[in-house]
Parts: sequence; structure tokens; C-alpha cells
Amino acid sequence: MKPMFSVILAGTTLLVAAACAEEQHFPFNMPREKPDMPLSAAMERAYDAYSAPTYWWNELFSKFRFTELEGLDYHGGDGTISRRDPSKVVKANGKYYVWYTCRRTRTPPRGAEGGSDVIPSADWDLAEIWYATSEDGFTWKEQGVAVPRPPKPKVGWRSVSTPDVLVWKGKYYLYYQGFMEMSGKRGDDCPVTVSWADSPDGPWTPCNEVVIPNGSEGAWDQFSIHDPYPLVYKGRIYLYYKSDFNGHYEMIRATGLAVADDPMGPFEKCPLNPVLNSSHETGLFPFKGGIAAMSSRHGNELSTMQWSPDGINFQVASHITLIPLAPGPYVPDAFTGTDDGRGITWGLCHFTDIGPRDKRYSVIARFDCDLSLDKDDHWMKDPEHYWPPEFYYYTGLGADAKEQLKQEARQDLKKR
Ligand code: AAL
Repeated sequence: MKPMFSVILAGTTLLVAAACAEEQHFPFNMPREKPDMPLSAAMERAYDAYSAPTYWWNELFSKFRFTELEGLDYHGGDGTISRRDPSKVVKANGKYYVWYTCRRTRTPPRGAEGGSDVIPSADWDLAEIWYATSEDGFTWKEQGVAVPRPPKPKVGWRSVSTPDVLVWKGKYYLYYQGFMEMSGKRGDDCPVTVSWADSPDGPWTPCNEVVIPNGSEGAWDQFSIHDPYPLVYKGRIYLYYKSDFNGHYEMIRATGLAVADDPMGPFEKCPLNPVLNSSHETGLFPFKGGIAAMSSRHGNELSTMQWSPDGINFQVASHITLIPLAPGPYVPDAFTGTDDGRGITWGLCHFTDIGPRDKRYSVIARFDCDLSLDKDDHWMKDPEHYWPPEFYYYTGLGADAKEQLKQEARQDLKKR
């Protein structure tokens, strides 16, 4: 080959290579479908691991905005009235209804050592299930007790707490934790029981039986069945619940599933339990043909939205910055048995451990979001939050830890 010709050929090869390399650039406009080109692990994951490659298009991504409720009194925040763990919100009789743990005790919680027949050990000890209604979702009127504590030794004699609601064949069912010992004595051990009514205003009839029993000895859920959360799915009652396992020091919280054809049971626990490897106080709702979960506190997958095509096999769908705690969403299609779940736009949640250590109590608040197929709120999809420095410093080091780190830093500087 003549030298001139080989120079031209080499130049052309370089140009072609450059052009090909250019074609291989990831495009400026994010493709909706995964492009057929080499991708980094992160970009592969963007397409394969989430509901959509960007949160702007991810129907299971949302910012959450929180609002203080109007109409509920907390006795000046002295710790003698506490409301927490709201149920799903249900629409009935032209109103919204919510049920929740309500503690009205002569003193705030005093721990297991300070607890007695009338003094609560924990925020949810010596509690009852109360309910409130609202016409706008912001101002709530407390209507009084729905389920009181039954006399000893019935299920829940020590405390009834953490309810959630099911509407099934025209009747209402409240599932809740029934404590038969003071919380904190050994752990937070309890099973789940149920009361039913013809109307959301009651009267409620307790079944006085355990409907979701603790697991057998050695099982992950042998001690506690918490946060019962029923939905109607595939024509059956899918009741999700949380348990604590792996001892106290390195406790793991995860979510299981029990399924029944009758609200009174028997509930059959899913053999693959736990179905979420994380989460505490999980809120769930039908979404498309499957079930979506708000995996809030605890675990590798805390603060995520998850989705399963079958109510059992959940995958992370998005990561959330400020997820509501103990969410009780308004789920219009919670009990319709839909296979086209539309999602949620608001609900109630709680804030706990308010006030000084000896006056602790909890409040119920409202959250708004766009986790709905029928809404497209760009404002809710922008994940940025600008919190004041005080927000971050609130979780600061204690004085001792700070002093120790200062000393370590000084010693480190003295090292050669
Ligand atoms: C909550 C729930 C259950 C626990 C306690 C009250 O967050 O997980 O209800 O028992 O804390």
C-alpha cells in the first residue's frame, strides 16, 4: 500500500471510530426504554431496578408534604393524651373516618419499672381505640371510643392499640393489637384480635379471640404481631403485619402476610414470610395489578416505596426522603378487590416522642403526595427539601461524644 493511501485509510478508520463512539454516547434526552448500548451498572439499574428510569416518570415516587391537623386537643402537651398509629382513612356516610390508638392516662408513660394498673409503661400501653371524622381531611372531630379495653383476662385487657380497618361484605372490621401484659415487661409482645360493626360509628363487637396468632417457638414472629393492615386482593383478605425478631440488641423489623377468606379467619400465614425484609408500620395499597408498600422505618430498605405484582414478591420501586411514619393512607379502592389499583394522594400518619422525656406523647398529622395514576403533580415529584440547619443539628452528637471526638482529633494531630 502506498504511504499516502495508508495515511488516508488510517484517518478514515479513526473518523469512523470517532463517529461510532459518538453514537455510543448516552443521549441527552433520557430514553423511556433502555437503549441498546453498553451501560454502566448504575444506568442498567436505573432501567431494571425501578418503576421508571427517572423519578419524574416514576408513579411510585413522591415527595411528602405534612400538615398539622385541626380539631384535636392534646391537653397542653403534658403527655396525658396521645394519639398515634392511625388506620387507613375510609369514606362513609359523606365523611372520612379514621381509627387510632388513643391514650388518656393520669401520667405520661413511665417505662416498665414505673408502670402500674393505671400508669402506662409505653405510649401505647393502657390505650383504647378511638375514632374521628372529617369533612375535608384537615379538620377532625373526635367521636370517642370505638373499642375499649375488655375486662381481664380477655384479649387486649391490658391495652388495645394500633388498629386498621377492613370493609367486607357491607360490614366493618377493626383489627388491632391485644396486649395481655404490660408492654416493655419482656418486649412488646402481643397477638392481633378483631371487632366488627355494621356501621363505622359502631357499636363494635369484639370477637374476644386471637385472629392472627404469634408464630410457633423459634419462628420470626413468635413474640409480636404488630401493625395489622388488611386489604382486599384477588377476592381474599390480605392482612399484612410487622414482627420484631433477632433479639433486642440487633432487632430486625420486617413485614409478613396472612390471608383469609373470612374476616374472623382462619388466617393462613404466607410460607415466604417475611415478604418485606424491612419496615415498621407499613402502609399498603392496590397499585396496577399488584400491591404497593410504603416501607418506612428500619431495615436495609427503609424509606422506600415497593411494589409486588402478586402481593408477595416485593421489589424496591423508589427511595423517599421523608416518608410518613405509620401511614394510614386514604385508599379509595382498598376493599374493591381491584386489579387496577389507582394509588393514593393523601392520608394520616403520626409523630411520636414529642416533648421532654417525662412528658412524651404522639400526634396524628396529615400527609399529601402523588402516588396516584390519576394525578400528575410535578411539584410532588421534585425530591429537593431545604431544611434549616436546626433540623440537622437536632440529631447532633451528645456533649460527651463531642468531647471525646475533640480529644481524639487533638491526639491524632500529635502523631507524626
Ligand atoms: C408502633 C407499632 C406497634 C408497636 C408500637 C405500638 O410503632 O409498631 O404499635 O406495638 O409501636
